[in-house]
Amino acid sequence: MLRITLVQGDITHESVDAIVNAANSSLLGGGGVDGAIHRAGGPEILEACRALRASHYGRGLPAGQAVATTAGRLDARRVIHTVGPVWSHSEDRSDVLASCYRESLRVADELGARSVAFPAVSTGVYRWPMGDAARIALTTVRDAETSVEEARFVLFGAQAYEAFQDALAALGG
Ligand code: AR6
Repeated sequence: MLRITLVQGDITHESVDAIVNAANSSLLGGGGVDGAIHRAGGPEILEACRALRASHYGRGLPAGQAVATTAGRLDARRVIHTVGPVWSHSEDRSDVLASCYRESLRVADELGARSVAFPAVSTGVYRWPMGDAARIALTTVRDAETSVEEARFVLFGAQAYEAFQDALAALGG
């Protein structure tokens, strides 16, 4: 049975089997949580990402998909990189955002991970409104078929944490 937990903090400080990264299609790093994960995890993660670009992901990782690398110096076995959609007023990309969570859990299952830490994918540089992102994240993870036992959402700041608390309460959790 999957347990959803919420914590406020920096995801790079978590001890879990896998940490999910809100990456971009290049897989070669960026700002936000991506920058923090590469800084804290060290150069091994970027090396592994470059190897992915040189092999299976020559054109990069499409939005909504997920792929694992080493976690370098982080207190986790693996980092699962996923690429969220950029928020759009004119197009509903909710399915792509939901897919990030589903695919990350699928990869986690392949790795045998039991605990997974997620950031609020797409809610920073990609501008997805926090409340809506929280609803999509939580419903998708709650409804996923997975052997993962704990999905830990690690929210950066009080506003994000409260938005996830409200969304979880609205789901009856
Ligand atoms: N721990 C947990 N959450 C964090 C941390 C952290 N250390 N740092 C930021 N957040 P973002 P996106 C929150 O911008 O919107 C990158 O440049 C942040 O407050 O990291 O999916 C990539 O390379 C926000 O709520 O990811 C891509 O180019 C959430 O993490 C692009 O940004 C996601 O914000 C991806 O944009």
